[in-house]
Amino acid sequence: MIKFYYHPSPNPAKIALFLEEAGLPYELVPVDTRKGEQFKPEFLTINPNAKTPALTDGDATIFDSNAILLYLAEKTGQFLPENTPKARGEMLSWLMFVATGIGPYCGQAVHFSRFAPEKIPYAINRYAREAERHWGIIDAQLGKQRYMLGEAYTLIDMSVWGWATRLSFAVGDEWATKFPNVKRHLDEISARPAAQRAVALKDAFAFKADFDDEARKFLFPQNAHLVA
Ligand SMILES: N[C@@H](CCC(=O)N[C@@H](CS)C(=O)NCC(=O)O)C(=O)O
Repeated sequence: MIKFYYHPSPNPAKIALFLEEAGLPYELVPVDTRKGEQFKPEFLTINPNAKTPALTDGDATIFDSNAILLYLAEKTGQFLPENTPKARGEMLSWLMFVATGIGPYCGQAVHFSRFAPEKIPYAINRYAREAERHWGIIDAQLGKQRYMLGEAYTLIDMSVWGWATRLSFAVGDEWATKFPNVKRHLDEISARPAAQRAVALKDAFAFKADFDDEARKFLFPQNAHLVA
């Protein structure tokens, strides 16, 4: 049985969507990152990077959301493009683009605009503009075709969906006007029954909601090194 290590946040959301779309049986294992559960020794043997999502499947252990999506797609043979070097190369390009562009820039945009102890205009501007630039590229792709790789729904659409659900948080309330094709894609995927089941997982456990000093300590441990 697959064990899916989960917190209700954008990267685990991609995996929840895939598992629900594929109808794979899985056990949901909560990792309450605001309580520091990502640093428990037993979790670090599964994800040494101390983040969610992670997954075990028999003797296989996989971490990092985009790697997990590829693992599940290859395991099931579902939500993949055609098996040609060209189609696979294009799929990997977009998967890496989401992994190295969308995720990190959205994450840092949220961090510097909302959570950093100082408001640093240079950092706020840099990450907000870079997050927007990356979403502009996704929007242009979705302006040409229904889904990220063409007319078929694939793992790349699931990968994009994870952070698209938090776009107002990452790039502000006007995101839907700036990125109408992303909005159309988000709305279509969010209406799928599998997406609704994936979103409902957040209610399966009472995750800590307070963003208090304890949560900040666990989510931003590097701040302990800041000189006052
Ligand atoms: N590159 C990783 C990033 C994972 C990540 O940042 N996960 C967040 C939730 S979206 C997390 O676990 N944060 C808790 C922490 O940073 O301690 C992936 O795509 O899975």
